[in-house]
Amino acid sequence: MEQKILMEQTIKDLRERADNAIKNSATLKELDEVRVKFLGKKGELTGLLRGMNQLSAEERPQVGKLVNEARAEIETLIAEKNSELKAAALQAKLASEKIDVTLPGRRVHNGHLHPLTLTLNRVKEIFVSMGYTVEEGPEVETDYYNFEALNLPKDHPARDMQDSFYITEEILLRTQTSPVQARTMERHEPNTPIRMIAPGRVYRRDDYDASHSPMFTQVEGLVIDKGISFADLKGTLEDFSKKIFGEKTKIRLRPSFFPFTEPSAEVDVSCVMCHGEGCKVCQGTGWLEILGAGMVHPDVLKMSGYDPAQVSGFAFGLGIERIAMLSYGLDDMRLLYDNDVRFLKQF
Ligand code: 2NL
Repeated sequence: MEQKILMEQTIKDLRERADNAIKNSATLKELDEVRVKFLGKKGELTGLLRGMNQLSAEERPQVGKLVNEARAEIETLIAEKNSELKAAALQAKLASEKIDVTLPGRRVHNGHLHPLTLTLNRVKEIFVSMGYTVEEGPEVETDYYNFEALNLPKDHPARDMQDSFYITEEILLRTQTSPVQARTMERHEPNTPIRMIAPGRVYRRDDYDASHSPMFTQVEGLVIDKGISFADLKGTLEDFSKKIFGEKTKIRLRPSFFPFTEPSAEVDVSCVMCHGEGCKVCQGTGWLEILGAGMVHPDVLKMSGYDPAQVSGFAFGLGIERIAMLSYGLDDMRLLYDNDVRFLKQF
């Protein structure tokens, strides 16, 4: 009997202490410590149950009921306090992580295409619109495709070690994109029509200054079909010049020589700056040289399997750097290779 009264008192006292401890818990960690202290395996309530063996058979369920009630109440209080503390923690987190959505965003700097690429793309677009295909080929070429197939004699200056970048005696960096044309002709059924451009990098031993570079970007064109004439060449280049430099542009052809064309011509356009008046850019002449061209040499056709008795063709070559410099009014080619962002971002 005495033991029962003592235990009832202990339970009442335990409930009060647990109640207070829960109320005073400031953090989830503290609350969990309270839970362990009262409800844990080695906690006070479990300890109380052990003291029950000293009770009589009828007292035991009565005290047991009190213990269970105490456990239930403490569990409820802990659960309530737990939600309260969690809500408070979330509030605190939200308050401390508050962001100022009115701050200006960080600017994203978008890159864009290089002026040389922009110019090359325009040239490609013009020829593709005239029905040309765009063909590519290796920058490391054999002596055969770079020189032999294009009718360059053994003693031609370009074939000198001094003028081209040789890898071995038979292999070199291409000095023009014409080997791509030779390879394309070879791939075709002999005498079938070709209308192509070959854009890409070419390499020549040269000084690096405002108007020279050991590497530049060339576009060569080739048209082969039955009855292709010099008039087709002239009309095509006039059309191209007007499209790239403006409708008022005039062209002028001067006789020239290339080993792979006969006859050959240098092609000038009326000055893009002064429109023919004469200025610093055209050195007072009113004309700018932009192209080399001509009728494909019969031996070049033969070499790649075409029959000059059945078909004829014209070809031309131009430097993209020169076109870009004239289009954008640049006076130094090195600007195109320096990759100075202050320059590049102007395009
Ligand atoms: C230049 C001038 C030229 C050609 C390139 C060519 C190609 C074949 C046959 C005949 Cl497969 N000709 N190309 C013709 C004339 C001039 O280039 O490079 N100016 C910058």
